[in-house]
Amino acid sequence: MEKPQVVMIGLGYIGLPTAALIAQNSVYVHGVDINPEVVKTINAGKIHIVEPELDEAVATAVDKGYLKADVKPVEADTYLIVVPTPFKSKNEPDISFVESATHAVIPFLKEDDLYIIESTSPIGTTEKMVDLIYSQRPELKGKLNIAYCPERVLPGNVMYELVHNDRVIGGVNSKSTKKALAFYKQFIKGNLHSTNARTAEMCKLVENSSRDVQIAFANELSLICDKADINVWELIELANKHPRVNILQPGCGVGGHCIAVDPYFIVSDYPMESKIIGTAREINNYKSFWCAEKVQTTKLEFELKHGRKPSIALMGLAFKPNIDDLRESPAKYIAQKVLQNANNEEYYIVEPNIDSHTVFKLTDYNKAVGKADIIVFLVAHEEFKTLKLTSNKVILDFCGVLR
Ligand code: SAJ
Repeated sequence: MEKPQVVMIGLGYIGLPTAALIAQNSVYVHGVDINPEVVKTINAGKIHIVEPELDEAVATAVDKGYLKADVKPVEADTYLIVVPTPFKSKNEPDISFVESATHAVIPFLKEDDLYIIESTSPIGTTEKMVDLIYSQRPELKGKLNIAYCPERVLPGNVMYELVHNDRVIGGVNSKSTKKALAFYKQFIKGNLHSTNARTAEMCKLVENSSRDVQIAFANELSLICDKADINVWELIELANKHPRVNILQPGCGVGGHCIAVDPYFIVSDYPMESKIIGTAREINNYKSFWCAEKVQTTKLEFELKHGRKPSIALMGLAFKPNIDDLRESPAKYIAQKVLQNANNEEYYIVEPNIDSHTVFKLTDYNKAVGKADIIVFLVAHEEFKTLKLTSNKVILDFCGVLR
């Protein structure tokens, strides 16, 4: 391999597709991951995550010699930090992966290099990394280009959105912003918007918080409508006929690794000010708990009415429709909670997007619907929309799949 131009630290859900995209443009990329298995898989031209079109992109990039994976960085001109930012304790972000990735590249930095953080980060993280870098390499002070540039791709459509979405690019000074912009311009067709690093950091957090708040509004309506005996789906459809109203859909909670997580990055640093953002998180979490309670009361009502235990189908485990991803899934949480309260009822767990699960015994969706007395729709998967349901079934549709 030629001398790499780009070092990509972190070869996960975002880092690997980004590395592959850069390599597709005939730029030599040295990808780094702490997991030797991941490194081995990628160097064999294979991938360790599920994402459409990524397998081919990686296979070609490795085959042509533009992408190579390793457990350690090497010298390059551009360094991208795309590592996870998890929680320390429940609601406090942990930037130690960003810090250790930065420590790993510090020895290789030279004048005029470009260092970019893409990881979702609390406000001020980029400035902290500036201090860290220059404390270790004081001779480079002011001579590096440092920027924050978040991604905003939707899992399942990453390879398309990486190229076509607009990007926000925030440098620590205008020279850094310009240099980062020129870098992304080589691979991205979407518009590139310049700002400073703090605004770019906040922008990422705000995008996902905004969606969380809007979903919380829909979920709150669903709780009110349940008490008021109003069909929430019909209500929202009608309200959305107003030219300036656009209410999102209620569901069984908010899952995934982004929308249910990023708002805490704001709340933990600004607890007094972020009232709506914090409350939205509580509402969306509460909605999952409420769904599990609703199954419990429906089950008891059935038993009182029919004098026997019901059989129950739980439809869907993924964190959103038509994917196989169960990470931070409210449907999975509800299924777990319902099974914890099981009392000799028969359960059918359904997830058409996966073949098997280590904890849940899965049943085919047609069979489950045929057998169950109570059918609980947790995720609005396509398969469920055309099911024939007989009138003797008790239906709990938490995701509006039947509307
Ligand atoms: N959901 C609802 N009601 C709705 C829409 C979604 O309950 O009306 C639920 C879904 O069921 C799911 C959760 O919200 O549990 C999140 O799903 P999503 O499709 O809204 O978003 P993610 O988590 O797959 O991806 C988001 C995207 N952000 C926004 O749309 C603002 C994506 O663009 C980001 O790149 C990604 O987070 C990220 O990595 O931050």
